[in-house]
Amino acid sequence: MRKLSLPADSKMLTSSFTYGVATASFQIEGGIDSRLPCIWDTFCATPNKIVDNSNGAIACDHFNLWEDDINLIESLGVDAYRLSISWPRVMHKNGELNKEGVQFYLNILERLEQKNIKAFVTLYHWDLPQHIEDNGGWLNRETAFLFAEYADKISKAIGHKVHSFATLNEPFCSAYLGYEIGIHAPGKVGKEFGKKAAHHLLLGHGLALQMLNKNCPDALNGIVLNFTPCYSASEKEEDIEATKFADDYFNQWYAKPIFDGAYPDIINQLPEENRPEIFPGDMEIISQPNDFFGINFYTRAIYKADKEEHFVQLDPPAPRTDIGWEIYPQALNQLLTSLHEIYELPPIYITENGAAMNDQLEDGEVHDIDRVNYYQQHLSVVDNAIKSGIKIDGYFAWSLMDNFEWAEGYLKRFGIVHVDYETQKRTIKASGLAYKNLISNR
Ligand code: GCO
Repeated sequence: MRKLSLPADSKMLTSSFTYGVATASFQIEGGIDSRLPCIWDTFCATPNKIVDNSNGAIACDHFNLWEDDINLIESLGVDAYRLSISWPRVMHKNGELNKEGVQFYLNILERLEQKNIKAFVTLYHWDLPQHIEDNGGWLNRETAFLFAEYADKISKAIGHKVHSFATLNEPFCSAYLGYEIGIHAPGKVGKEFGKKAAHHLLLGHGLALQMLNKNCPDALNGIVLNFTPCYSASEKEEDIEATKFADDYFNQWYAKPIFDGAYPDIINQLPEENRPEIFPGDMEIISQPNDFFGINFYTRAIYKADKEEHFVQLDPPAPRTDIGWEIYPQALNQLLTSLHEIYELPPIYITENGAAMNDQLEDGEVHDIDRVNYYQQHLSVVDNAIKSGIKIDGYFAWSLMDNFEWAEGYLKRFGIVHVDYETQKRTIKASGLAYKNLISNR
């Protein structure tokens, strides 16, 4: 069996380091009849948006199988489980809590507590209630305040069982993929939308964080951002500048407001109509201190200059995962080092890292050695970063199990556990066994 290993002196082998697995509500739950519709239900029902024309109606049927799934999580020996709450499951249209929806999560959280597994709860992993989208969604400033109301109510109801709250997961994806290029729900397209949605998401983060800190001062409260580090295609001045622009546009646009209270300077280069509307006091709300900083990392991107668009991204070189993303662990090192240099950061958790691979289930086993190698390379980078003085307190594998991979439907498998979507049978892959082995041998 291919193993995962770390040097004997690694801090990641001490009990103060947290290992976990991660999922998100829409990607695994199903159980859509007992909640309000969300933007992903609508997006999935729109022709040609999801590669395999699938939807989240059943997904991994976690809504019904959650007890088995928690047993599975326990069997992996992890310290923590990162899940997300479905906003449309726990809130009624009138702004009151949906008691049954809340109970679904309370049952999960209580079971995790019994098993001594820490709950890392994300409040928004992209499943905006459709009725809020019908009022403009994240393009409407009001949505930030609705998000804070939801954060207030849900944290009062479940906060006593939660180790850590993240407000948002990857606001870049919600804003850019969802409102600028339209490949994610709600599928809006326009350069004038992306940064406006981003600002309202970030404002929502700040307002929600105030609620979390008021209601759950003992929880680790923060945010999860994704980063795709930007590399220049050449040493040419113009390519280096274009790459810097891309980094500011995609990555620093989300980190800098949170840690420095300002958008990157490129805001002044954007046409007026593409800029967000910033009210006095917004940046102070957005830049309140976080107890932790969640980083999701998968790959890097290479850019060169372009006359019309500032920058253009090149096709990723090999080696690539099954979703076409380059395997380039050095970029995680570069990312952690540079963030540590640029910003004053709270403790970091790697809240997602993993790979889609072309898995084969053979005789009841999945020999995903390519995924084990991916994890080995990235865990080693995290270990070295800690040794260089960067405070990283935890690592979560994305994902606990194969699930609905957004616009890719069920075709791309990110799990360390295989899911047979016909039978809902779960099978721990070689990567899951290796992860378990690493954790249990600490
Ligand atoms: C993400 C996502 C996950 C994806 C994963 C692979 O936060 O990007 O949280 O939902 O499934 O990243 O694309």
